[in-house]
Amino acid sequence: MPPQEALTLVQLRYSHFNEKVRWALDLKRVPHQRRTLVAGFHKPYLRKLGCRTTPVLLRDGEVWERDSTDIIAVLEEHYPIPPLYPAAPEARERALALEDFCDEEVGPYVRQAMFYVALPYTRFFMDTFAGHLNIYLRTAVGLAVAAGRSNIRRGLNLTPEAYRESRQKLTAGFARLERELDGREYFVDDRFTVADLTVAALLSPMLMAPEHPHRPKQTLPKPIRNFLDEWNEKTTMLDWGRDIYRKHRGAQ
Ligand SMILES: N[C@@H](CCC(=O)N[C@@H](CS)C(=O)NCC(=O)O)C(=O)O
Repeated sequence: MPPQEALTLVQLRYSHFNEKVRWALDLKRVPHQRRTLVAGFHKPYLRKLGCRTTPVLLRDGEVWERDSTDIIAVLEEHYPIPPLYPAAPEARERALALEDFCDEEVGPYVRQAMFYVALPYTRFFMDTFAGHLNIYLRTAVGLAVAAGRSNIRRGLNLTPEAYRESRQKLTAGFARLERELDGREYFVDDRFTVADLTVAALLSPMLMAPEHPHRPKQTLPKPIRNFLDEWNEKTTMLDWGRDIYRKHRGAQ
């Protein structure tokens, strides 16, 4: 029986770990509200909750669960339909292992590489992270990004060496995913599971899928477009991800 309490997702708009949880909530049609924090100004609010990162799921204003994987586990328990976990233990283990692999070995490097390439483009940041705000607040965020660029660079370790490492991680991550998928439509059990949801959501900043609820609406700056074109050439996983979005990211 689903809980009757009021649920709130504390989120950052464009973040792919948040997209992972939004997708699960939407798919399971879980009634909830969203509290959107602005990246860069999010820390004090999270600190008050005793958390460091988003997503966080609140129940009646208290932290119910944090971390995308744990949030999906609690949703799966309380809102089992449609199931995201395979029923058979072996298949479930494989799906959860893939979720874990993407959380650790793919998601952080997608973020790091994208930030490295996109950081010079203030408007891109305003639209992706502050697109829900009015023009005045959006401009204030834009100015803060422009003024705080070197802090952001330091905070997220956006050095050329870290960028090189993230590209190596992405090459290895995509190779493993391609091997695991082996040309099939889905990773486990021939149906959509938490493995497919996680891979597609964590690749979402590189997909620009029309079904993404917060996809940037502006024309992408050329270096970002070039970066995406390059990876679209290198791996089949981005086409696969867009396909999964088209087939499974309808409800919002
Ligand atoms: N393992 C965590 C990772 C979450 C995470 O990295 N969240 C980022 C956004 S993509 C965040 O909130 N960062 C804020 C910060 O580091 O200050 C999860 O799965 O939820």
